Amino acid sequence: MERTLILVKPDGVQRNLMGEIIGRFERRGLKLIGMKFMQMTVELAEQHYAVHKERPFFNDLVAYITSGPIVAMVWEGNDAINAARATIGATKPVDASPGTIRGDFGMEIGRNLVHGSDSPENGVKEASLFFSEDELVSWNRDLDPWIVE
Ligand code: D4T
Repeated sequence: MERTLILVKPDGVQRNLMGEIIGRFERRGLKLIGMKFMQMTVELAEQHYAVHKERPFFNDLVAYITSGPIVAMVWEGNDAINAARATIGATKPVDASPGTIRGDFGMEIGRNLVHGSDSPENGVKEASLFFSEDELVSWNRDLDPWIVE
């Protein structure tokens, strides 16, 4: 079972797309185990984007992700990383296929609406950056036999 950290970024919140974006993961069949509406601090943003620290767009990235509230979530499922990334679409929204979140709602890489972890290891690591283990909920979903074989 994999975990992925999903963020509805500040543009998704400001554009009233929170429900739309959350609904896509919910309808896909991923299982929500943690969610909070929060303002990221610069410290948390720098930790979250630490791999991009030397990239020219790092400061803009931190400014963007801290520019307003976000929704942080942990979703669980078999192949949760790939499923979530397919639902999100390519990093550059103009390259993202219609039907994906970025392909349906995005125009620019610096306003790409949503984040999803890129590997199972990063899913676990990023989830623990945003959530303590006791903020994550273990629950039985009655629909599971219709979603998981
Ligand atoms: P995130 O991490 O936000 O889900 O995006 P991706 O996983 O799809 O893409 P990424 O890690 O390669 O990039 C992180 C973040 O940086 C922004 N970015 C990226 C940018 O502003 N300019 C760039 O040239 C690149 C490569 C967009 C997403």
